[in-house]
Formats: sequence, structure tokens, C-alpha cells
Amino acid sequence: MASVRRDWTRAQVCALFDLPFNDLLAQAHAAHRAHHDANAVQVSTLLSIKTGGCPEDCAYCPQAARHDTGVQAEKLMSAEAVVARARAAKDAGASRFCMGAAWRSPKDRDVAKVAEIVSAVKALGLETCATLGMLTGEQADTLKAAGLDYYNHNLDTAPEFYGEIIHTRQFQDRLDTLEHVRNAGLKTCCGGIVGMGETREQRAGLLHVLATLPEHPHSVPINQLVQVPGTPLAGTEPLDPLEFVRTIAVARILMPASMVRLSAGRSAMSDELQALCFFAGANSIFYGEKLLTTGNPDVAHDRFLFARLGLRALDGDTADGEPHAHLEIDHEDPCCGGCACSTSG
Ligand code: SAM
Ligand code: DTB
Ligand code: SF4
Repeated sequence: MASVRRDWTRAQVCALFDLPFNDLLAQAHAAHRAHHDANAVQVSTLLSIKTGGCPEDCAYCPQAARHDTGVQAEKLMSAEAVVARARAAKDAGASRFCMGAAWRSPKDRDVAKVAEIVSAVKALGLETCATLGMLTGEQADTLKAAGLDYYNHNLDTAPEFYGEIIHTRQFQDRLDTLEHVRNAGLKTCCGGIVGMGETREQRAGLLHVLATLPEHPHSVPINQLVQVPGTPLAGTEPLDPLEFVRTIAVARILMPASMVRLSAGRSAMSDELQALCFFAGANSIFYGEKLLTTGNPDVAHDRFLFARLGLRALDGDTADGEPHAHLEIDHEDPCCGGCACSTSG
């Protein structure tokens, strides 16, 4: 089995990006097969438990209060309402439930409320993930004690590009929270966004930081920018789709044992592009018709795509031990017919 290294140099990461496409994909797919079932994909469902009104100025984000995007600010949902959504996600086939909140950094009383929500969702038998902004060490401990499995906190882009995208916090703030999360014994979910006008060198820079953290993130979400009107990044030149595949492939080679998530942006991708991403090493997706505030492919469409590719949904991740039982997906399911896909009726 290919070894898991944390001593990559940035030049080595750039050299991977520059490989001929077929050589890069062959190397990535071999790394993928050495560490994972190549036909199994972990599925997470996202819910925005506290929406909009965020004081940060992340240029990509529809939830920043200062961006006029039409997102209505809503306060933290009740535990009962979140549990109802988590139960529905589980019934639809998700194994992990990710709860997102548009906070810069939650107050201790917010964390206490989220801890209650986490315990209730965990009791359904789902893996739990939360993304709440910057945390203190004590707050991370509180969430761990409540049964939280994963904390999502993205580095989002290369250190040298960060200041062009976000002005209200520093790259180092993100690294500090990740340290608190690791120290609490939580699993980390950490990745970034591509298609924000960064260079290839900067995409390599983001992956280089991720692959040289004190431990590789358990999950690495690779988001393609969802361009939302009213955000400063709306109108950015879209990334070449094959460059997106390269980014997935390089992430897979650098962090071979991690789950690489084909994250935001799938609604704008063809099935064929997603298939190439799965071949390049993506083995996790967000499943369900909504991300936080923007759309995601229809569940029926994803089930049909899985059937066409012979993919199975994983019940839990395989990154840390035994494979888990597979969920049933009916391979006779037709596509929804309601979406614009080329395979619907
Ligand atoms: N406020 C918390 C934070 O920033 O960590 C948690 C929620 S925030 C919405 C979670 C992540 O969503 C961001 O780090 C970013 O990677 C991703 N995200 C936000 N807007 C996006 C967009 N328009 N396209 C792609 N990813 C986006
Ligand atoms: C991640 O890396 N991507 C997700 C999740 N972690 C929280 C969020 C994507 C958000 C896309 C824009 C929206 O729906 O508001
Ligand atoms: Fe706030 Fe998170 Fe959006 Fe940044 S990405 S504006 S911190 S919700």
C-alpha cells in the first residue's frame, strides 16, 4: 500500500499538477485503489442550522451580511427541527449529517445549544459533523463530549491568496482552530474552494498546506465555487473542468487515506465530469437537494448516476478501519425526470 506522507514540498505538488493528464489520473487512481474501495462513495447530507447574517466578508459566500444575495438571516434551529431533518436524511441514505452555521465564532451559549443538537442527531445512529466557524479549545472539547465526530473548517485557498478573498480573519486563525479541533480528539474535515480566480500554483499551495498539516484531514472537501449573484466573486472566469479533475487527483495522491469529497459545485457539473472525478479519487459527496443556501443535484439523479457507474453508498467512512455495511441503492431507479439531465425521460 502506498505510504501516507506529510513531507511533500510545494514544488512536488506543482509537479503533480503539471503531469500529462493521463499520467496524473493513472497515479491518482492507483493511490485510490490502494487505500479505498474504488466503487464505494460516502454520502453526507448538509443542513444550514443557522443561516445568513454573518459578520465575515468571505468573497465567495452568500451568507455574509454585507453581500446583497437575498439570503434571509435565520436564527439557530431548534433541536426538534434539526432531528426531523436528520431522520429524513438518514432515511434517504445519508450516513453523515453535517450542520453548518453562519457564525464567525460561536458564543459559548451557542455551542451549548449545538452540543444538545449533536447528541440528539447522534442518537439516530448518524455520524455527526458541524461547521460553526472559529472555536476555542474549550468549545471543541464541549462538542467532542456531546458526541460530535467531525468538525469542518476549511483553509479555502492558498495562504498568499487568502487576503484577497477574506479580510476579516487571517489564515493563521483557521490553523489555530484546526489545532483546537485535533487536540479535542475530533476528526477534521478540511479543504477549500477552487475557481475563485486563483492560479494553478495557488491551488497547489492550498493542497500543499493540507497535506503537510500535523495529520491529514480525515475528509478533504474540494468545493468548486458556486457563483452567487451579489457576492464579489460572481462573474469570475469559470475554472476549466479538467483543471478541477486535476485538483481532485492531486488531493488523492497527496492524502491517499483521506476521504476526498466532491463537494459544492456538482449542480454545474455534467455526470461525465463527476465520473472522471470519482475515477481520479473522489469518494464522498453531499447528497440531498440543498447544500447550505444553494442547490445540489436531485437525490433521484444521484441514485441514477450511482447506478450507471456501479457505485455504492458507504455507511460510514473507510478511512480508519474496517469497511462498513453498504446501503441499498435500487439500480432500477429511473432518474427524476424533472431535472435537465440528458438521461431523464
Ligand atoms: N461559517 C463557518 C466557516 O466559514 O467556517 C461555516 C460555514 S461556511 C459556509 C463553510 C464553507 O462553505 C466555507 O469554508 C467554504 O469553503 C464553503 N462555501 C461557502 N460559500 C461557498 C460557495 N459559494 N461556493 C463553494 N463553497 C462555498
Ligand atoms: C464544505 O466544504 N462545503 C460545504 C460544507 N463544507 C459546509 C458548504 C458548501 C456551501 C455552498 C454554498 C451554499 O450552499 O451556501
Ligand atoms: Fe461567514 Fe462562513 Fe460564509 Fe465566511 S464562509 S461569510 S465565515 S458563513
